[in-house]
Amino acid sequence: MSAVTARAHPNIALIKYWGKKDEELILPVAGSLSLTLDAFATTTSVELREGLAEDRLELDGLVRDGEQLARVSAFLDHVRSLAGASGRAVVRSVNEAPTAAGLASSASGFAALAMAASAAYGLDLDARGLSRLARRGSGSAARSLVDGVAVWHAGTDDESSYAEAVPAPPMGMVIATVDGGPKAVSSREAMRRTVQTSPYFSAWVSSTEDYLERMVTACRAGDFTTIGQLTEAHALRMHALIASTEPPIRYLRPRSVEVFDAVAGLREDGVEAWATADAGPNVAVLVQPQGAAETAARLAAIVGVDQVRVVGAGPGAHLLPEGCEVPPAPGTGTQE
Ligand code: 2P0
Repeated sequence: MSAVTARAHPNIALIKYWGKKDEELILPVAGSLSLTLDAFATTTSVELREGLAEDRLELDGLVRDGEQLARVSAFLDHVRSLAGASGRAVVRSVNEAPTAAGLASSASGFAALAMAASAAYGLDLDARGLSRLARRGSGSAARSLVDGVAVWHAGTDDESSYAEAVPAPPMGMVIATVDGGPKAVSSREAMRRTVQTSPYFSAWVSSTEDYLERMVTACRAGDFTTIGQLTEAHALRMHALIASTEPPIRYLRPRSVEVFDAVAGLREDGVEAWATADAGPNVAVLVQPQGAAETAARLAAIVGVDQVRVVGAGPGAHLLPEGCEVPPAPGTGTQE
């Protein structure tokens, strides 16, 4: 059988997902809201192949085993159980994000895999079903099925936890990558530690619910200033929460904090820019299209900021036309 190929982009949360109430089903403790980007895509093909004893994973041009293969194979087992199928697959996946920049994302990875694997195994899923499926691979992947701004409803069970589009004003991001060395603790592990040890956890859940409601209202109203204020405040709340774990975890580096300060300076000069950061040192700055160039120039001037990239709102995960293949992995020349 020929391969089915899909493409997906990462998303950056404006209201963050941090903490699960069900680790098996990946149900979050609260809803979240994100912007799907138009850069750093993942392209993934799934090919069912007769006679394979186990699934095969080629990621960025290299055959993978161990934990990476186990996670993809467990996801395919779920797809096979939904499809009533048993055949194994060859999965090829390439990330366009510069690997050293820490932007390669499980969201784009599992969104593309959900799209390609469900088609390869003949599942006929609607948008909600695809988002629910991607969620089983990685929570944030549920949001990368959606164009532009997505709200992920926390839900109470597998059926009710999915993402859908929210109307929003035009916006983009300026991503500043900061050299932070390797990630100390994976976000999956750090979330678990937060749920188990932070004394502030219940306040985080209620404040996230409150912020999400206000954020959805601001998006629908096209109120960019409120969207920005909520974005930056919620990111800082998440990092404060993470710092309150035992033992503590801190993802932001001194340079990351400098970027937050530079963004505050941009606002004083009349540019509407608001900072956020995920489980790492890089900072994503939310801007209106007219503020992107000045923001990028200001951040590029900070010593220790490695790279600045302007990105826009992007499409949700989608299948590519038959015959489209996974591109060569960046930096590997040709591959096969
Ligand atoms: C988010 N992050 O909302 C938050 C903010 C990182 C910081 O979702 O365990 O890789 O696979 O469900 O989706 C990263 O967590 O975690 C994440 P799993 P995921 O984007």
